[in-house]
Amino acid sequence: MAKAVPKGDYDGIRAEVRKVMKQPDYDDGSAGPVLVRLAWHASGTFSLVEHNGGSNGAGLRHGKEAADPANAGLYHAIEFLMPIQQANPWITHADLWTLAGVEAIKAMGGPDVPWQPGRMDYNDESHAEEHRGNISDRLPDGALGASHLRDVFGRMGYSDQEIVALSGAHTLGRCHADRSGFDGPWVVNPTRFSNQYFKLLSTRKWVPRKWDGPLQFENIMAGERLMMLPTDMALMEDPVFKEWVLKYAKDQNLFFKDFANAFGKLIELGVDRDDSGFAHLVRQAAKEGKP
Ligand code: CCH
Repeated sequence: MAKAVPKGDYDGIRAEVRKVMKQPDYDDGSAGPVLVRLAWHASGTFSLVEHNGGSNGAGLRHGKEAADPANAGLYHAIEFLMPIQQANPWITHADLWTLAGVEAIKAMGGPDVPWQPGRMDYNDESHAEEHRGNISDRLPDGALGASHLRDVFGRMGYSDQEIVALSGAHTLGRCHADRSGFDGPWVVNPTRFSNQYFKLLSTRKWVPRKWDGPLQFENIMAGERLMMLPTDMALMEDPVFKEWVLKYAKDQNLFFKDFANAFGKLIELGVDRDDSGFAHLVRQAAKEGKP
């Protein structure tokens, strides 16, 4: 049972997140990685040009977005957090998901990512449809390469450097064959946030895995089969991306700093707050000519 904490006590919520992260029977004993992925997929639908998508609304609980194959398995993260929201109905799902992502990063040894409250929730699919626009096919496909990464992250307003920094989150967690079709972790200790992903990507020999699944790359380390997606490999194949991979492999502090900025920006995408600090669908009101 999650604890009820006073309204606005976000440190209290953070403490509850740390408790639900302990999941002895799930994956590597931690919900941390999948919480980070939830915050990312909730946010990563943003389009700068259309100015829709993003973490506001927590639309991933409903309809089309919930059914998007790119979001397979994220219901685990939503369910881990549900008791916290039920005990604390004053916090929106959208705020809770993003806060859980940043707290998980910190609890796993990563940097402090700036976070602000103020997101609202879409009540149901029709509410979501009314406001979120058409955001299908916006999340990246691991089978593709550098130009796809630039398309997807460019749409959110990210530079090459930021793309590489964000990709460092693959030091966490694993692929699940029954979710994405890919299989395995990127590093040996997938519940510890570090620059290990960049070190392994740039120093180990990655060869195509011989199996029935989609193309992925592997390296056996300490008896463990580690993996890279084609999109991960693209970071070493593209000369501009590669420069940043090498920098982050050498300098963990630089990676932490750049990651914290890029992730902090990610969870703010499309969150337009009004004067009260709350995302009252400001643009929608403007469109309708309301003050
Ligand atoms: Fe990722 N990611 N991700 N990823 N991801 C997967 C798992 C995690 C891509 C594909 C996949 C980011 C960027 C990309 C996490 C964080 C981030 C999986 C396995 C695929 C496939 C899913 C499964 O099977 O469960 C691709 C392509 C990109 C392109 O850039 C970014 C950015 C972030 C966060 C900043 C985390 C964490 C996981 C582990 C989840 C888990 O359940 O363990």
